[in-house]
Amino acid sequence: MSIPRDHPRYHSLMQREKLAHGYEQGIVVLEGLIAHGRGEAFDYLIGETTVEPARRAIRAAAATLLLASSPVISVNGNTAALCPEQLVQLARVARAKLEVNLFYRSSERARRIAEVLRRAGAEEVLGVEPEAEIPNLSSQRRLVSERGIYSADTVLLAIEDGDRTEALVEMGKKVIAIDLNPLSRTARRASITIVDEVTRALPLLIQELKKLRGQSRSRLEELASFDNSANLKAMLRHITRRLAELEP
Ligand code: PTJ
Repeated sequence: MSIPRDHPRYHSLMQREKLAHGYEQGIVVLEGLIAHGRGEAFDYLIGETTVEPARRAIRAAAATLLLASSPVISVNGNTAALCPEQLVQLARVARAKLEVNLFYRSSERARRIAEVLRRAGAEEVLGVEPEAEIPNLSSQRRLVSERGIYSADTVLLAIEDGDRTEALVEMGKKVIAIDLNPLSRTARRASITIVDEVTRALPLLIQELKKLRGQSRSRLEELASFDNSANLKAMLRHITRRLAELEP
């Protein structure tokens, strides 16, 4: 079905189309469509815009990525379907590796997602034949690349369940999460949580990385220092205020 451009919810409907198409192509799982619906509900409450606490998190995330010695961007079915070009551009600007990491893993799906990223311009995509395992994690997400997530000091992930975030933090890594739900385990356990829609957040993160490149290490350290729970509280206050304003 084609979505008329002048539809008031054109952008949102196009996102759904991309995910439905991704499902037909064997990139997105059915559960990914449900996860997107949950995200949409939170985005509705947030106001479908990038709010100030998210901007602060984006700044801290950009500084953290610039300070990292081995950053990795973790890609799942949803993000590959929604924004492959943005992920590839982010990897380039942040000098980060791209790695496919799936909750509902199959070799075939991992291969297809890597292909989507290569078509979007990626030179190397890790995680198709993972050789290492994240300790204390039983889900398929434990399967990682030795040169990628396993040895990374900073991992950026989006639209993800909480278990791996916890396990990565326990391994001593910095985790940057993009998640519309400020109450999720991922949001609470990550080092920096950007509570924003992934396709809105990535261009802003890319822009911020370009802006901050060239800053001194001490300035970047200053910007990277971040109180995640205070920021999540600010997000929840924003949602509470909005709900009060929307009250009929
Ligand atoms: O591709 P796979 O096999 O790795 O599976 C991916 C899914 C998404 C199925 C898996 O990671 C999953 O089940 O995730 P959860 O536990 O449902 O968590 C997804 C989180 O992402 C929820 O907190 C949603 O609110 C949030 N979310 C959904 N869509 C977006 C989002 N956050 C930012 N941008 C979105 N577009």
